[in-house]
Amino acid sequence: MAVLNTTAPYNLFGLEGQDYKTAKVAVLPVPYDSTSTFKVGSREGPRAIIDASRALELYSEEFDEVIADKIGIFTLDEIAPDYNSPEGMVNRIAKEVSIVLEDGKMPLLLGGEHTIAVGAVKAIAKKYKDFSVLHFDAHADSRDEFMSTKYCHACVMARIREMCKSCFSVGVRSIDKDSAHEHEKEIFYLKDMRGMDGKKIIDTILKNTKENIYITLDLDVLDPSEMPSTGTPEPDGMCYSQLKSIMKGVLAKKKLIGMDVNELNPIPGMVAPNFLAAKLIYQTLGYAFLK
Ligand SMILES: [Mn+2]
Repeated sequence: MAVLNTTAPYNLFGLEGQDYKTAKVAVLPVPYDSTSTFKVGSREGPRAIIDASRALELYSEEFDEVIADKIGIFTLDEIAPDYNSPEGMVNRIAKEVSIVLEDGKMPLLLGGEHTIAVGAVKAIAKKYKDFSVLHFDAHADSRDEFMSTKYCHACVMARIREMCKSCFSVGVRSIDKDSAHEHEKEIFYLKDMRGMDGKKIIDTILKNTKENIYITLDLDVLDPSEMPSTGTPEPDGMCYSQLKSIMKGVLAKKKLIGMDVNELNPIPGMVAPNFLAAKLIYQTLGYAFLK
């Protein structure tokens, strides 16, 4: 009889017998939150996601499969924070992600603050000539500089656009005026999504992205009622089931070449958001690899 095992090994989804050689996905936990401006704590995010993931049921009734068994997922050691400079941290992440890519694995980063995505895309841009960055976020993160650094959670998309010409931000409901005017065509506001059915939303994303996509997912794209555990929560967000449907629709047509899930800032005693993050990652991997 299958027993839910809460003393599972300490890795993403608590998998027995992880094997790096055969794994398609390499997990990189990045406990980094040095440039967070409102509330620090997302350094605890990777561990909270891993803890919750070890108690998840790995059988998926949707696929009638144990998703993890079909993919091979290997959790690497945490990437230690560089406390000297945010740019140094970005470069450190890029180096680790490059190794994973050279080994033919899809990198999956667990944040940590959103800045980690800049390091990941830096490595992706070296390997892939043609790709899009699909960005889920309540915030546009498009300021050129913030708090005296260009490598900050508020500047993530400004840095990423320097490396990738095809970026599309989904679920945005907080943006500065200059960015709103400058990046009008690359922003899919939540207010505009509200009046559309699911198919129209997915078609819009498909139309604005290339075959290869890197997903950077700031969990604050979700409504704070379901996802209160973020550094800068923004009301009136997307719900879990909508985000899941979008992932399913988009990944049915596109190739996922890398992903980060960032900004989980766990609230002590409140575990539901951590489980949400773990389950969302698991289901997204299913949509990407079991089609
Ligand atoms: Mn955000």
